[in-house]
Amino acid sequence: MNGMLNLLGQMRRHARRATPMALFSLLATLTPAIAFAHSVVYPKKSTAGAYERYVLRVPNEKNVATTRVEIRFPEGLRITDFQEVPGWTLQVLTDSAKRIVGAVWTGNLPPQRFVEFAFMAANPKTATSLVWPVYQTYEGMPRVEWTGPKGSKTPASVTEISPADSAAVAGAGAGAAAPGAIAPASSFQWVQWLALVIAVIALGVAIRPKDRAA
Ligand SMILES: [Cu+2]
Repeated sequence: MNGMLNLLGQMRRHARRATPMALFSLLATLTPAIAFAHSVVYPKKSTAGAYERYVLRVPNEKNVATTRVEIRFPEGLRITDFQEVPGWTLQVLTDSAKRIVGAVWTGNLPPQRFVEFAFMAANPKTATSLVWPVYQTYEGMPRVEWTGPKGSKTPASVTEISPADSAAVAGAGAGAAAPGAIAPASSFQWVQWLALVIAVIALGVAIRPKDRAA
């Protein structure tokens, strides 16, 4: 807290310099919101062993049509069936054991639209992270590969699968569920909020007319 007061004191002393700084903090705060325009599979959290309805949401972020969307399903997930999407043709990809390993939809998604592809799946029986590689093809352009790590330009969507009954697991003393896995996300949000608060205060300091010595 002392550090923050100190920082505010410095901002007050250099009000001019505080403006670009505040804008920078604001931008840094708003950037994660822009990331929501990525291709994402919802829900982002589910439960081990559950029968879940997943939805792949694909936005068109360019000025030409998206014509093809491919997804690869994470291992341990058992896909059962797909929702019919008007205007889109579905090709189901299977391996030699007839397990469904992916899906390809072909159709036409104009700019400024998004399309949603839903499918039903039986979750893995144990806690894990499901990573969803998605390949989005735009007309006459190299495909966009949503396969990168979190925070990258084209990250793969991830769904966290938690143990079927966390309370029971904790009671049984089986500590394998690593509750710490959730911590980085929430502490990141905390940092975002702090950045927003600092940015707003700094803007106020910067905009306030200078006190004239009477
Ligand atoms: Cu995006």
